[in-house]
Amino acid sequence: MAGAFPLAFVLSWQPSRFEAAAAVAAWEQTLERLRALGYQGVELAVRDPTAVPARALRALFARYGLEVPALGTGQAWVEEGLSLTHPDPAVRAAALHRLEGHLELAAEWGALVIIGLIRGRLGPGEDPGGARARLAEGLDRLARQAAARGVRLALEPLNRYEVDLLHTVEEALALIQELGHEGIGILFDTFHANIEEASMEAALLRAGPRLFHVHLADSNRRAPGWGHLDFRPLLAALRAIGYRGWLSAEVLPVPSLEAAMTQFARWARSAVDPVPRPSPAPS
Ligand code: LER
Ligand code: MN
Repeated sequence: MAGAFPLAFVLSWQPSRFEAAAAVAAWEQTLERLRALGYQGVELAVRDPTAVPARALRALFARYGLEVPALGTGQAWVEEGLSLTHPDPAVRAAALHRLEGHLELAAEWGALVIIGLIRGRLGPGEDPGGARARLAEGLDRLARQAAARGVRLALEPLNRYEVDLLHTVEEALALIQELGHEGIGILFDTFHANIEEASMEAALLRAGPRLFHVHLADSNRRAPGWGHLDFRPLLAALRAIGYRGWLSAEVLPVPSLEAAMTQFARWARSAVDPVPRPSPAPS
């Protein structure tokens, strides 16, 4: 653990073009490695929850003492174009229907549901205000369904090269406040925040108790310690706001998944030292 924070690693149930969630071929071996490395959880990226053998998979995770703190949903956009902001109401309805499936799975597993890439992109010449209004409408509906199931939603600010709306914590918080649902909070991803936030620490302090989840990756989206981010002030900010949630590694599986899993666990152990020891990045 880095301080008091439980550690998770983001993995994908199915292969996807989204590269920072590795698709696993040998689940038992991978879970055994995570357990041995000291992880407490697996964050699962799920394109279609109806294709997941929910009970069997949860039992498998439990066998290795691993929880599922969060479900990723972005593959439904990346692979199928489902989007909460799409001008076509049929596409938005399909996105909401898909996310209802994620809510069901999350309720069973005690996970929160991530709203990241599933907000989609603007088409050429499309009005951002209209897209934001459609996003707000979808989120409002989803938040009611989530509350009925006791599930929380984590709205993730993402960088400008991946989405057109909500790049910063401030922008995401403004929408959350407008919606007025207790069950929607912020997912802070250091990879995106490094691109978009003027100060990552200030953004975390601003999120405060609304911070529900954290994705950790270094500046180059490799495991922490293999880029040039200084995580010490970020961990200090997390402690300052009393964050009690997970640190989830959403990193590129390079030079291999095994190496990335090992590096994150090693980094997390050293991050509690006053002077973290740098570990050389393999090429
Ligand atoms: C996308 O870059 C990302 O960070 C994911 O967590 C979004 O669903
Ligand atoms: Mn992320």
